[in-house]
Amino acid sequence: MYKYAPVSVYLGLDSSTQSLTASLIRAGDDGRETIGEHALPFDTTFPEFGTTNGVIRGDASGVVAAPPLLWVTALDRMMGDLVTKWPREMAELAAVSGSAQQHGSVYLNARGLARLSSLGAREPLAPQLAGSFSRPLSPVWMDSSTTTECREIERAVGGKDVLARRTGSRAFERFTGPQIRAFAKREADAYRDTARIHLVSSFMAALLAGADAPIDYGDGSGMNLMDVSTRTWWPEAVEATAAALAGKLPPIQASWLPAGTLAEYWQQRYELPAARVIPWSGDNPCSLIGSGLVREGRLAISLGTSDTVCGMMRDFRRHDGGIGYVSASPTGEFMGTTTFMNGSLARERVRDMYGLDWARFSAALASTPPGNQGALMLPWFDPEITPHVSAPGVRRAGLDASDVSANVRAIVEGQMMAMANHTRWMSPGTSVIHATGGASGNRAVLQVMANVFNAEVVRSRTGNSAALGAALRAFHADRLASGRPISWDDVIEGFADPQPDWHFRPDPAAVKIYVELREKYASAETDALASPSSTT
Ligand code: XUL
Repeated sequence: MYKYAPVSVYLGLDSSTQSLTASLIRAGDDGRETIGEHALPFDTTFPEFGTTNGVIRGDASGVVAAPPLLWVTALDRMMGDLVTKWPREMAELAAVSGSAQQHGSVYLNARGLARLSSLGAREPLAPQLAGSFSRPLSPVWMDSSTTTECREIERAVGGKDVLARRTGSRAFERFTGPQIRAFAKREADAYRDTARIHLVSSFMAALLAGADAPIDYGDGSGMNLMDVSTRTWWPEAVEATAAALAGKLPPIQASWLPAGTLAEYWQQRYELPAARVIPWSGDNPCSLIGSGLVREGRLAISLGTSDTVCGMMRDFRRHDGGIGYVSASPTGEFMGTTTFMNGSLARERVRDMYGLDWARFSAALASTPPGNQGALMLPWFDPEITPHVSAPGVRRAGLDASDVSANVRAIVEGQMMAMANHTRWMSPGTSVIHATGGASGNRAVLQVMANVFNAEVVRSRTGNSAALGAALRAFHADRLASGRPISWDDVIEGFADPQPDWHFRPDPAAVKIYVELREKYASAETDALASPSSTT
């Protein structure tokens, strides 16, 4: 029988490209507070996995992967750290959910699938799952090696428009369907040996529940396999992707219905209660909720490993040219997402190229005029998702590579102009943007964002809006499951207010400059896409 508690403790975990982060909150009718955040950066905390920025780049062009055992090890360490840091609060845990880097997939063999429900509390998690993966390295969203498979899938279902209408997007290299197809073709035996294919999100939820967990609507939309309107697997896409795939996919489930309770493993090993496990979702759907964007009309821009622009949509709306994609949102509506590969790693490349630290990077940005006197950089250090660039290389126009400050301004302006130009379809006339992610801590960057988008920019209060969004989803789903449903507006109340002293208004003079420069940037993109030569 459910015991009424006026406030309960909720945990949100964010398994991103480079780290695992926890956000622990207390929420209910009698109050709301953030208890704390805790992060485990992968490269430095778990050097034994040999990752750089959380990934391992393959020998073949465009191949980028990560070991799933790294995520298993991090989850185990995280729960241990959390009960040490907040023992009283963790003992009161009511529900846990999570957010994960999207599109990445985890391949379990029959032993691994069975193992999920027979984890013993005496031994750590990772050794128990060794030998459980038919694919020891999981492809992640940065992989761009599946162009052939994208075209094959599109052709098989009747064209890219048909695929986009049903699944929310044309085929993208990083999406799970094309990745599964490439695996089935390149490693047919290992594919045959695969009993279950999870997303990173559903795999992590399965570890917590000690059972085969479902894929939620939000993250399921990033696969080119789910019908975003009916929120079920779309048989044509499943068949077009790989043989016998239907039997290897977990069920799809509403993001707000529990996937079980914390497995005996967690209860016994860390003395945790039988808290509800709520399906995990993608980091972008979770971040939208953690930023407080539970209604249409505003955009969230996350400046992280990827830069992403997201917005809630009441109705299905997509870009005719195949930019970005439409997902079923964990609030039950739709959301648009446009992803840019060259986010924080590209900013870091420019910082390091000129021997700067972040303070000097910001000073360089602040010392240069809006519009950079017409100088432009197309920041394609890695293959780019938006627009589609498979042969990377930085392009400069009117920009001297030895001019440190101008190059710093050029990358930030280039990133912002690309985001503004390619996301008009998502929310025309947006007047407020919620910025989040690591680089949103840089005031000079946010002022450029305000000027380029001609919109007010506010910054989320939380360090990690995806982890907070996951915690808020746990709160929402727990209340629903307890027979006391709560609206999304009430869920975010008191958590998602922007930071009061981080408010950037567009400067009319700069806005005028960018109206022109954005056109020039768009033409430079078109020209560059037509000619393959580049410099770095
Ligand atoms: C979204 C995408 C990235 C990852 C990063 O489509 O590819 O934002 O989710 O974690």
